[in-house]
Amino acid sequence: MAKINKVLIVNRGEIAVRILRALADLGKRSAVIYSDPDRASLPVMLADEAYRIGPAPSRESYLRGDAIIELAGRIGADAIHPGYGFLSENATFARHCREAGILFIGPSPEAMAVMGSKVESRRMMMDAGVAVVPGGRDPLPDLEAARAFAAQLGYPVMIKAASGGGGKGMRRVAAQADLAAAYRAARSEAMASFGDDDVYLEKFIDRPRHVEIQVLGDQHGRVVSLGERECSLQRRQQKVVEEAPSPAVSPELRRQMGEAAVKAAKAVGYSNAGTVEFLLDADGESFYFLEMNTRLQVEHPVTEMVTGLDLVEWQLRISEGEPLPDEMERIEPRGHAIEVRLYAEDPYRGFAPSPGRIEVLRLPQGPGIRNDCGVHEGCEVTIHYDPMLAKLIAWGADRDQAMRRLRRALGELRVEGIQTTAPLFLRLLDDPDFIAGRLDIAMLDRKMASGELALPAPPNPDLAPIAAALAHFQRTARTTAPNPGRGRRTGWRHAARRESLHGGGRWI
Ligand code: MV4
Repeated sequence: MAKINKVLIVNRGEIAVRILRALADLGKRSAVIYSDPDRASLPVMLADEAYRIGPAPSRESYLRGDAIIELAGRIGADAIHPGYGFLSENATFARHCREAGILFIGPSPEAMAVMGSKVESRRMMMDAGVAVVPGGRDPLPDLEAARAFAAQLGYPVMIKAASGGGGKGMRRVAAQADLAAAYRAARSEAMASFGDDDVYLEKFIDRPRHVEIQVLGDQHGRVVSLGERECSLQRRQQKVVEEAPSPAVSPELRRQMGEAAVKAAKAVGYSNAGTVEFLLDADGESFYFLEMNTRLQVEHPVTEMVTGLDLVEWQLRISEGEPLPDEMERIEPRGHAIEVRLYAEDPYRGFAPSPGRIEVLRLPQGPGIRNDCGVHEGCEVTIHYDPMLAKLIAWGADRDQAMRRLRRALGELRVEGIQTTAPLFLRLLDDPDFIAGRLDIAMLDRKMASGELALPAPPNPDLAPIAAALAHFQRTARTTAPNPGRGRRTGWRHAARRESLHGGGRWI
């Protein structure tokens, strides 16, 4: 089938860099688009070609589907890689690519459309024999029907938007007395978010884990599971830490979940890389299909680290029509990988955005450490886009070694000029529940609210001059003290040497 020569990457930040690296490894030509604030970004520096697409707002830049397709045609790109976010799960964009004769690196627009609808994908999964969360098959016709069905399911229940995803238009209902208000609120939120006020009911699953299966499908009907990722550690529905394999998944459960994920993907004729999300209940036995993400995910590196595969390379090979090899059916995770997401947010100020210039950036290195970073020293972090700067990934022969390496890596990391979420991770690595692998989707929010994960005091910038003086005396003491005969001159001479110390976000 069609060999791909040049790929237009329609994304920014670390994922654009990640895709550029895969293209370079494969000897393919790369092009990126950039918005005005991204004109001197790392992807622009690394790409073979870079094209301005518009001003800062995403609507006028990274989301300009038709302008992007026109550009791809003009520069002779055979394919578009959407990365994650932006246009990556937009079935209409994928269809427009196809109509323009440009390969969209991802599944078919039809598979994307089915998985984009909560009720439609649930219906497909029920018919395919994949376990979904107990609940409705169709949207609720009215409040009366909601009352009757909720009573039948048993409280607590969840009301969810039929067109939803990501938790919008979702309401937990503890008892019948709260149903009417929750039903109305969910409907109006669903209308505001998706232009569709259809809602349906599910049984509420208390304190589950979020475990997802990475799949690859080729264009010849083969779909393989590459094992799970544990994604329960999240803050307000934003993932913070991911790992593979999950401490809660045995080889037998992995086989069952993998089989369910493959069934789910096959039911919609899925090709390319995709992720099937499950809730694994608190007893660790039952799992339920939640949704399927039809893109490469942020956390794909932990799967790469334990499988040894390059998922972006496989996305391209699949798009070129290459069949997946037989051996891929039998891949087992090797060792353990943990990823933390470094956000430009201030954990000392309620995770407020922390834009600004990155004055110092020192990324960790050494055995088992990978960092996928989208920024460089001296660059500006703006408030226009997702605040994720980089991902730090540690691999170890077992979970304990991966955690020790991650702790070492976080100790090496220096980011100055802006605040990051790094202090939270160091705290988390000391948490007994995290260490034991006892996780659930509400754990982080619960521990933050109770103060159990209180951060150490932030560095006090007023102490920086004192720290500089102490560091200076420590360095000069040895040369002054053993040789008093030469008087104070030695000490003064050393004192004249310029001392620079960095603390609290500034140089002194
Ligand atoms: C649930 C649930 C508990 N019970 N459904 C949140 C986002 C959306 N994709 C599905 N979500 C949930 N659905 C039932 N019946 C709990 C969540 C949930 C969640 C799921 C996965 C990862 C993080 C989460 C955080 C809060 C709530």
